[in-house]
Amino acid sequence: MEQPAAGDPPWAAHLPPGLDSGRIELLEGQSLVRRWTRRWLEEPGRPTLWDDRLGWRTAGDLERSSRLVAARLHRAGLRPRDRILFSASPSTTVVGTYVGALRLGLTVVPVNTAYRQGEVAHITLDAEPRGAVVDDPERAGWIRQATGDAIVVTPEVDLPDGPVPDLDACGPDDPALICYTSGTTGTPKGALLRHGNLLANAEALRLAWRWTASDRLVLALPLVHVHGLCAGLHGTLLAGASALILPRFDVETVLDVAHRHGASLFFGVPTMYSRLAASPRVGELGRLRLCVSGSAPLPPAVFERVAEASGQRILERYGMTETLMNVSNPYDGERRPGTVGLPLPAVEVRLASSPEGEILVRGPNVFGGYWRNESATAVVFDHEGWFHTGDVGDLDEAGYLRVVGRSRELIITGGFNVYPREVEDVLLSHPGVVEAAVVGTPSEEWGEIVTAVVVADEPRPDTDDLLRMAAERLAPFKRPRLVRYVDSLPRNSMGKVRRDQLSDQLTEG
Ligand code: MLC
Ligand code: AMP
Repeated sequence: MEQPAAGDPPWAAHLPPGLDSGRIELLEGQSLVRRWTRRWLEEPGRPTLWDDRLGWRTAGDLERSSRLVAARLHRAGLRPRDRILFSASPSTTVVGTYVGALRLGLTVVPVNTAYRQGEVAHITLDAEPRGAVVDDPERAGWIRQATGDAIVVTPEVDLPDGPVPDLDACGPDDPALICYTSGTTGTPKGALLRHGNLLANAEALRLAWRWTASDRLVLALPLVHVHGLCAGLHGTLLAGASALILPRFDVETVLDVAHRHGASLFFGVPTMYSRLAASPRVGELGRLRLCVSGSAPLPPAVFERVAEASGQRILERYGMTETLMNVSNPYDGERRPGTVGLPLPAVEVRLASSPEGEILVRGPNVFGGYWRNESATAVVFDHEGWFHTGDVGDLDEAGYLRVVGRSRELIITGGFNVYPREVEDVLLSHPGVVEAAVVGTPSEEWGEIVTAVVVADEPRPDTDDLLRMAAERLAPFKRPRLVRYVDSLPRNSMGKVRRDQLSDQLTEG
């Protein structure tokens, strides 16, 4: 790695050789969609997206299909800044429709396809969408029920054609996405990301990871969270590169598709790498130019296993819905397992003195605030504009950041976030449950698993009964995998549950 010159910001270490930090313009083009469409019009024949159902779609196909979708949605009455929900399994068709919505200036609200009715209804009522793109009739019904008059369509947007409206008009401050993420209260809030946030972050990744038009990404992440959507998809389209879109992750399919189509990149959460590491085919990862891990801590043992078996040194980075990607191990230079590396271009990171070590972030990637929720926004920004992540870190002697814990009661399982309160509320609604506390307990495969500690009346409710109730109301990844009955919960002098003691007891037990 080239050493940054004296006076350069720490992120200069990420820049390609010959590019100095003073010459970086992350918002060139003003919005992602303008940069994308400019490229597509220059090189319409370039293979851009592949899926198993439709095969390859070119840049020109994507430009045309997104334009057609924008015209249909406009004719149906949707206007810039209207919200549109997206809840569909990844496909090239979904991407075309997503791009069409952004080109029209709509604000896209991604919704996890695993969510149950209550979870979908909360987001729908809060975001007040005028449209929804959904690939499942049951979910479509839930959305109709919650909104009454939203235009609900499948990803094909089977609506009458219309004249092409003004497209690609958004500037950096216009809203692009509202991504729901839970706070400590367990009630999901919408993080409002602007076009400028998306562009600045995708451009930072393009530079830092040396993403070029000849790269090809295996994209097996959901497109309803920022990892798959903003890092994977946006980065691909900004670099003029291509992506192989899989509806779900599966070791064999990822490796088969990567081989068949000459992939150069793979992005995944640690659970995916631990499954890859356990496969006899792990050596095939060595054929890729770059493998990136994020969304949860990558165990150093998994890093070492993959490095040994394939020569591939996984590049770990750190991100968040509200900030997109913040910190990354360097492409050139040392990738240190157990750390997330150095701030990405234009990102500032510092550690707070109180709570000690909390990671604070500032930069063009950081969101504008929570949708219609000024009080929640005020809690996470300080008067100097630093965003308080709720993660705790430390810096090693070379300035590499380690994420050592969380000051929030967040469980991360397989890269998905679970807020204990939401699960506790469901358990408490069972008539036999007196008290419930939900914590994450360590798991080699999932990082953490959702574990419920329950105080109940005699006779104790049947565990299957509790789990059935959780299954009706919560996405599968939020349901407790373990239920333990105890006589009482450990509490501090204020009466607050001591989660640290609970986790310790469970780990020991
Ligand atoms: C699936 N299950 C999970 C789970 N995913 N349980 C706990 N945690 C999870 N993450 C459930 C299934 O519903 C099923 O339940 C059982 O586990 C086994 O399913 P599986 O078939 O083995 O799981 P699979 O479908 O293969 O899913 C595993 C996975 C998936 C790792 C591929 O979880 C996944 O795509 N994770 C990515 C999450 C992600 O994109 N996060 C980014 C957030 S953005 P049952 O009951 O049917 O047996 C972010 C910011 C940043 O965090 O920095 O990136
Ligand atoms: P989300 O709110 O879904 O965007 O999840 C963001 C959270 O994931 C962060 O606040 C971190 O707690 C966690 N996270 C993301 N990447 C990493 C990483 N590489 N190491 C540790 N934690 C991570």
